[in-house]
Amino acid sequence: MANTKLDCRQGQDFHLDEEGANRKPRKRRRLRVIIPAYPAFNVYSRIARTTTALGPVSVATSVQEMEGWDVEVIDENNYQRSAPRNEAGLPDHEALQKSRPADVVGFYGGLSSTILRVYELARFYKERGVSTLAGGQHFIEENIPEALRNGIDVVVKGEAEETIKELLYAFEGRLPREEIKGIAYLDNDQVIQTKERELLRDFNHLPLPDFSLVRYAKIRIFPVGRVRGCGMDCEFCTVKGKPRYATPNVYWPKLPLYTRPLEPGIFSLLTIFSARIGWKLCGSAISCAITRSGSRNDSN
Ligand code: B12
Ligand code: SF4
Repeated sequence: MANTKLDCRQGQDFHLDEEGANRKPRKRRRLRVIIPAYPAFNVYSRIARTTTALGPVSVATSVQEMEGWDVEVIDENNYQRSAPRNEAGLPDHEALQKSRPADVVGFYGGLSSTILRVYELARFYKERGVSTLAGGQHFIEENIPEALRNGIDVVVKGEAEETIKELLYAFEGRLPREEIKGIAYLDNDQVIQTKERELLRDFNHLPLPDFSLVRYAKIRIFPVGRVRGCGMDCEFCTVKGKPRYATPNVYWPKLPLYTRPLEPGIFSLLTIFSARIGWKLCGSAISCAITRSGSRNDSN
């Protein structure tokens, strides 16, 4: 079988093989998306045990549609049930790899405080021959080369619902890596940044985030987001651009379906309002959470 590792420095593994772009995947593969543990107990630690992060679940949901790929999310801050742990009480990735080996691992870099944990795990997986990806708001400017020199094979810049699919095609050897927009990788120790990817504008056709992909988690608060981007331009913030909205009359009716793959439960809607409608909160946090009673009947 062709060597299709994403960390290939010369890029030769990303060229089409003799069967060309229409080649079918030869075996089922697995992507594990990891939401890294906070470095220390904090005011969010307790609530984190009842919720998860929307971005990585959205990325995983995109992959779920791909032929030949299985996907799971491990949220280290909501890691419960019969989940294997190491002596430090953290998720035991050795055991996870033994029971369900991942071919590619993707890390959520939404919070800079968790990045050392990302690098620790990236090195762990790379030592075992697993390809590593990362995405999220932390990865801008000098943080990108830093990640690439700390165990991350490919950094995805910005929204990843489309990019992740192309990257996994590259992993299969069906697409040259250099043709994928919105990524960065090392080539002979040089940082290569491909062309910028266009921002997503049509949210109506994105699949609903599938929270049942978050293994070992107990989720009672489901994050939802109708807005991407923010025009407030606060100097310390990495969220830029004009706000882009999903169409309300398409988006809101879908919300009750959020808990669909899980047990039915009673849910209510909580909303964090934005600065634009009067509350002094982050402008892009026009986000909501659906809370539900009961919990997932999870035997895994
Ligand atoms: C909602 C929100 C919250 C909520 C919920 C957080 C949650 N767990 O869901 C609450 C209110 C709890 C919160 C709290 C905090 N937040 Co907050 N929050 C946000 C906000 C507004 C939206 C996040 C979101 O859901 N976005 C929508 C999803 C779809 O986008 P996304 O996460 O970026 O994901 C996309 C890409 O990044 C990429 N991607 C994401 N994951 C992965 C994984 C892989 C493998 C790949 C390839 C790609 C990829 O693809 C995704 C889909 O396109 C962001 C700002 C923003 N607009 O993003 C800040 C933001 C994430 N928060 C921020 C901060 C600082 C905090 C706090 C530390 C604030 C504080 N001082 O208390 C706390 C920390 C909480 C905690 N311990 O988790 C910063 C993080 C900056 C940083 N570099 O660390 C942000 C970026 C805002 C900012 N000012 O810059 N937050
Ligand atoms: S309002 Fe929030 S998301 Fe918007 S620029 Fe300021 S900190 Fe960033």
